[in-house]
Amino acid sequence: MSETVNPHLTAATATGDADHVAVDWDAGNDQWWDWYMSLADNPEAAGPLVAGPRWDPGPLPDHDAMVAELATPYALSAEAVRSFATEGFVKLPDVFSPGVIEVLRRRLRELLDAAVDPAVGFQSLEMMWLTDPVVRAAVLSPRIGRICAQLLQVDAVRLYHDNALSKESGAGRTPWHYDDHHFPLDTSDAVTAWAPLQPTPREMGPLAFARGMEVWRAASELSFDKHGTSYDRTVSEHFRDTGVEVEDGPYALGEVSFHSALAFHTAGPNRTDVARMVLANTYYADGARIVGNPTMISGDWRKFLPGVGPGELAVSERNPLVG
Ligand SMILES: O=C(O)CCC(=O)C(=O)O
Repeated sequence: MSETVNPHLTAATATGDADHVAVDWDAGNDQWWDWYMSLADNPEAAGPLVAGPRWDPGPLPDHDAMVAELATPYALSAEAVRSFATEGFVKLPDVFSPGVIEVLRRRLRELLDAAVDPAVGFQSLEMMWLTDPVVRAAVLSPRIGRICAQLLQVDAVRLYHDNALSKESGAGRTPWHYDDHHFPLDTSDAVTAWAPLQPTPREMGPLAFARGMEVWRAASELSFDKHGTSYDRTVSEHFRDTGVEVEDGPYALGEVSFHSALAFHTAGPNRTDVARMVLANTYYADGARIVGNPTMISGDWRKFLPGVGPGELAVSERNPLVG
């Protein structure tokens, strides 16, 4: 465990032992990400950046064509559903066309540039769908919502929140974690659709997963460290020592991964000269409630569920049914 207090924490969130998280997050979600990314172990000596991908997006769709594409059902195979249930994640090809990806990439870049300090290495922005029609088309996409419901094997899913994530050139690792530890929901029937907005080679830090829906059981026994990098390091060592396989391959253009709230995941540094941009949206099974005692690891969750208190049904005007 770390001996020093994490500089991103306030007096209230820094209090107690390093694994004490049973306190409300008392800042914004930007500050949450700054804190969270500071918990990543970055042991490798950083060499020079390499050339990132260059790609041809082809013709760009107009808004109606984009909405129509995002409403078209995806032919999800029984094998994909089975693989999600056993592995905890699945990577699906051709979920978005190159044109839709390019439209989203350009819009997310504009939104991030308007909202986030360019010096921040891991840039994030949520709730864009409330005001931006392009983002709304992707976040409320029936295609995505149906894939999520089919993977979770539930009747319907609700939106938790959208997330633009840009890991800028040179930014470091994302620490190992599983989202059930984060979401203030009383269900683990939650899934994140992580959609990269460029082809994403290994050197760019694609999302990587520990294989196995049950891996979280042993790993969740490891002591969290809210001040330093020891938790991330211990999880890596635990996976190595227990032979847990990690899928850390590249993503082709249009490929989207779907990971369960129980799937342990991480991401490498972005060692390319191109920003690793992603639209990551989370959905949960209709009928879920807020847990009794959300923790600081849930960040400013009230922004995503306004007016909903602990123990209540997770439904507000910001959590529409999708798909
Ligand atoms: O994009 C990343 O590096 C992390 C994203 C993540 O952990 C998630 O979307 O669940």
